[in-house]
Amino acid sequence: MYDSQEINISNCEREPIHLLGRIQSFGLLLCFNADWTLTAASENVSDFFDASAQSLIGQPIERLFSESVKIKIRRAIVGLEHSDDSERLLNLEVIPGKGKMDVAVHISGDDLIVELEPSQVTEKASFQTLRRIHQEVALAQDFNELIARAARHMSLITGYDRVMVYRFHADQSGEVIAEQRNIDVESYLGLRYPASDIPAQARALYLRNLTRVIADVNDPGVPIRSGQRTLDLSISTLRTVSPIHLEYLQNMGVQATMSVSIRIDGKLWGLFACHNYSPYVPSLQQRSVAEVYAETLALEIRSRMFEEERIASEQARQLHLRLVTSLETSVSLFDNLVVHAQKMHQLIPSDSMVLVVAGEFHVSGDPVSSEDIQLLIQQLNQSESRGIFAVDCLSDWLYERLTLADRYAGMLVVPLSRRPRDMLIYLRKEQAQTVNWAGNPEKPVELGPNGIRLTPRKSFEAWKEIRRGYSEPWTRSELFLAEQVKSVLLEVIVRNLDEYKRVVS
Ligand code: BLA
Repeated sequence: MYDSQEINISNCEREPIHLLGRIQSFGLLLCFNADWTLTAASENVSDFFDASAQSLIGQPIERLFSESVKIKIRRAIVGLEHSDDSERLLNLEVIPGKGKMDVAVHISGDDLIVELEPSQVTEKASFQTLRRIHQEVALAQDFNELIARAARHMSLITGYDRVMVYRFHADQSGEVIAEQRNIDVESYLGLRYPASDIPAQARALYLRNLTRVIADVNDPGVPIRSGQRTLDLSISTLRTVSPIHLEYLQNMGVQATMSVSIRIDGKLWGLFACHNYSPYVPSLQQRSVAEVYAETLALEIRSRMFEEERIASEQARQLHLRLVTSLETSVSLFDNLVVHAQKMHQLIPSDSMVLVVAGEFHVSGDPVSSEDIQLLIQQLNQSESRGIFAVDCLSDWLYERLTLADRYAGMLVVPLSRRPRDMLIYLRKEQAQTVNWAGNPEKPVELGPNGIRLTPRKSFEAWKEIRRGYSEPWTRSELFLAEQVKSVLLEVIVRNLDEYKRVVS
């Protein structure tokens, strides 16, 4: 057993969040073995069965449920193809006289776990809604519109006060890239948070279990009676969450949340983060529809990622056409290329681009001083690497020569010849300088035991601290585009030479 006292904000990636031994009090949990004997139960079963959890443990399932409910549960398990699946049975009369219940069933190791919660009638998450919003997804013109719609759709399905699309970056830090606010609260759009805000074990769990709901951050939860062992609640729908995270939400003034994972190609691409400013839990049906929505959105995002690469190739093709058709043999290669410098710069998001050919250079975008360019050229001429070369922390690469790294943090080099080098140098500023806190100054809040660190503003500052000296990393598709630009320019250089030869001979 781990000691919960040992977990604090410096080591919270070690907290076994699937083994907390409690569920939230809006439902109840029962655990059976292969013989259909009750082996564990949440203490609040006594509210439903007029007997304590302790006295029910060891009893056969028939003591709790009718034969027809047992059959439904048995059929539900047969439908579970993967160990991380959970089957849902909605609106069932499970316990006579206790109203309709929604049931989630899954298998965890040797345990059959049955979770129950009172049914809620919801119109919002009907299949008609789902069909209508799927049509809207397909019509989104571009990626930004797609995710803005996605935030609105998730808000329609679930009814939260605020819904955000939170995207992970390569270093596992995250960014709020879309937001739907239904009440007057400050915006978190565009803000960045360090990887530690959603620690590694939580990210791993969120790949397996797509939704987690926190109905009320002040709910102490209900212990599970399970003898000596602690149940693995990875796939549970009722699991209580880490107290560190609850403190974070309390500091944010949030009372209830849900998050829904967005998985692409087996990786956690991002998640929907939903907030409510009063206790709230959407129905199991809404949560299930939200999962289906997130899975289809993931497919749409994936196909648009391929589309981005296709567009990049198309842009490179157009650059090729422009360059080839405008080649003039009467002027130098530098002069031939300089007219297209702005287009080449626009292809890859960056603050400045320097074209260097035969000792001459030209800057597109934000100005770069000649001393800085000379320093870069000198340094690059000494470097051994021949291909596309990208860094997102210039000071690491330049060692002690920090003057330039004060102004730029990221560099992508497209070499066009060996030494002395002709090349394109794309430069990016430090990321922390380009992202700024958008909202109002933080309102005073009563802080929990771990203090101010667990607030969005401090979290954002922690991220800025970590990213000091780093630029936005160069993405796979930008590096792909850089390769395309390189081959276009190499071809133009060869043609240019051929033309010269033809004119001269
Ligand atoms: C979990 N942290 C989470 C979750 C989110 C965030 C979305 C998933 C649980 C949920 O749905 O509420 C983070 N939520 C955010 C962020 C925003 C947001 C960044 O709305 C931005 C707007 N958290 C910390 C620190 C630690 C920490 C410093 O900030 C520990 C060092 C821990 N966060 C933490 C843990 C979990 C978590 C342990 C897992 C909770 C669980 O599933 O049990």
